[in-house]
Order: sequence, then C-alpha cells, then structure tokens
Amino acid sequence: MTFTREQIISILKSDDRQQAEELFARARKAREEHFGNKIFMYGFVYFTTWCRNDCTFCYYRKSNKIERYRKNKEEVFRLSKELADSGVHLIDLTMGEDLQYHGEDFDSVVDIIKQIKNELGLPVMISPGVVSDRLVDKFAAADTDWYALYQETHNRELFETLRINQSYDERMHAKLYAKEKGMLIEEGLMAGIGESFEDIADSLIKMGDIGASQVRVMSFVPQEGSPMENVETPDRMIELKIIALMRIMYPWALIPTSLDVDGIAGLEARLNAGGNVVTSIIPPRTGLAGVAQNSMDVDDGGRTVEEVKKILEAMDLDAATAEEYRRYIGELKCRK
Ligand code: SAM
Ligand code: MD0
Ligand code: SF4
Repeated sequence: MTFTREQIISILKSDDRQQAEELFARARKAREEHFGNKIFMYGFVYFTTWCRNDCTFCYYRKSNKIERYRKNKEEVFRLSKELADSGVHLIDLTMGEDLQYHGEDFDSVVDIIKQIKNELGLPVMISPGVVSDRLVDKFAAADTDWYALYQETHNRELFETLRINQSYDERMHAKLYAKEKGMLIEEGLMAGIGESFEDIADSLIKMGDIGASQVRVMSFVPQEGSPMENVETPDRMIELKIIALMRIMYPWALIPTSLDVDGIAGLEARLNAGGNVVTSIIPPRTGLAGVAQNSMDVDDGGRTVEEVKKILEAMDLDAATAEEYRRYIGELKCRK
C-alpha cells in the first residue's frame, strides 16, 4: 500500500499548500505513467428524475417539490446518439429510483442498453440505484460494462443519516454482486457531508478492497428545498486531495473529474489533481439535468466535448479515442 491510514489522515489535515502541490504533481506523474496524456470522456443521460428515496443531500429526493421528467426509450437513444456523435467514449445511463422501473419492470432499460451497445458501439454504464440480483443478472447478460453505485461514506452511522431508510449492506451487496457477475464497478464518496478525515481514509482503503475499477469523489453541493440546504459546500482542496490520493493509491483506476460540481470552470483543477475521466458531459438544450448542479453550464453548451477539448489542449492533455477507451476497459476486466 502506498499510504498508511495515518499518512492519509495527515495529508488531508495539513494546510501546507506546498505539500498539496507536491501531492498533485505526484498524482499527475502516476497518471502519465499509466495513461500518457490521454483523457476519457463520458456522456451523461439522467433519464428519469423521479425517485422513491429521500436522501438528505439530493435535489431529487421524493419530498422535494420540484419539476421532474422521465424520458422515453426513443428520446434516451436519440440523446445517447447525440453524445456519441459529439465524441464521448461511454454513455452513463443514470436514474432516480423511479418506481415505474423499480416497482415494475426494467426491461425497457435493458433494451436501451442493448440498442446503445449494438447501434452506437459504445460501452455503457448504468447508475440505477440499488437493484435486485435478478436485475443485475439481466444487466450482465446484456453485456453492460459498468454498474455505478456510490456508498458516499463507509461510516455506517453517517450513511444512515444521509440515505434515510436505505440499507448500507444492500447497497454494498448490489455492487459486489455486479462485480461477481463480471461487471466493472464504480465506488464513490461525497466530501462535506459530515465525515471526518478518518472516515475519508477508511473510504479510500475500502474502495480498493472491494475491487472498484472507477473511484470518485464529489464535493457536496447544497440543494434548495432539501434538509441539507443550509450546509455549506466544502473547500475544494479536500476533493482535490482525495482525487490525488486515489490516483497514487490506485494508479490504474479511472477517476472522474466531474463537471457536475463546479461546471467547466472546475475541470482544470481536477485534472491537475490526477483525474482522467471527464464525466457529466450533457447535450445542451435537450431538457436533461445534472445531479449536484442540475442546470449549471448545461444549456449554454458548457458541458460539451468541444469545451472539454479546449481545456485539455491548454493543459497538454489529449482526448483518447473510443477504441483506446474500449481497449482499456478490456484490460480492467481482465485484471479483476
Ligand atoms: N439515484 C441513483 C443513486 O442514488 O445511486 C443514481 C443517481 S444519484 C443522483 C448519483 C450520485 O450523485 C449520488 O450517489 C451522489 O454521490 C451524487 N450527488 C447527489 N446529490 C449530490 C449533491 N447535492 N452534491 C454532490 N453530489 C451529489
Ligand atoms: C457525474 N452527474 O458523473 C454525474 C453522475 C452517475 N453515475 C454520475 C453523478 O458527475
Ligand atoms: Fe434518489 Fe439517488 Fe437522489 Fe438518493 S441520490 S434521492 S436515490 S436520486
């Protein structure tokens, strides 16, 4: 292991700017050794914002009186095609735990996955919330590449205050079962939700233990109308240090630099900290929303491949090809 739990805690606690810059430089070097200057890009299709859950941090929690939408199969495919044509390397199909699917039938989601894989030739990630083993079997049978499901924290008491009436163990089980069935899994944590530095260190270690191939952190963004509306968003230094620590601990991992926290303006710092996947690329003016930032940079076209490429270029980084991405996840599948 590259860092002990104590070392992780001490890095997170430190106010030393110079030390942080050295950490980021070390993370960039680790990224370069594994990926050269290539960066991957994911398209994001949040196809239903209905949800049965009441997570305290989330804008889409069921108690929040907001406008919601549910895109039909044809729209989801059309949006995915638009993203594919713009140059993304994967389609992330994300949903709230919409009872139309969770209570009834997921077959239409499985159909869309198959259609995207067959007709667009792109890998697919599904972010459906917690689903049954039977359904994971169906995703695996449809050759779905990734199952994304974030624990947010590995402190069970804290988990219970955030994901109210949800089971820590069921959430963890769904992810581990997907991995057992041959899918790649993404684990994630949120920064600024009441966790301690010790909790973060535990999460960083746990992410490796469970065999996640993609690992992420997002700073908490307060949501209007939610119980955590008045909780302040954390200093971004914590998120950046977590990205760098993940990179150094798991140099081969895919690590998102999400446009969903600070929009396109936040990309450079996250890439500088060692991230290598730009996530939450959303086609403008299509009625699609983000999660932590439901509208920032969406309709004005800030979250597009074109904008991302400008930043990559200025940083001497390069967008990978779809073929390079496919090859890399092939390697990840063998390595598990
Ligand atoms: N509903 C599914 C689930 O909860 O797993 C998938 C979508 S969910 C909206 C995706 C992730 O967005 C959450 O797991 C959480 O990590 C992140 N997220 C949600 N609200 C957030 C917020 N206010 N600030 C930062 N991240 C947030
Ligand atoms: C992102 N808004 O990548 C997306 C989302 C779900 N798999 C991902 C949180 O930032
Ligand atoms: Fe629903 Fe996911 Fe939001 Fe929780 S985080 S309320 S499960 S959409």
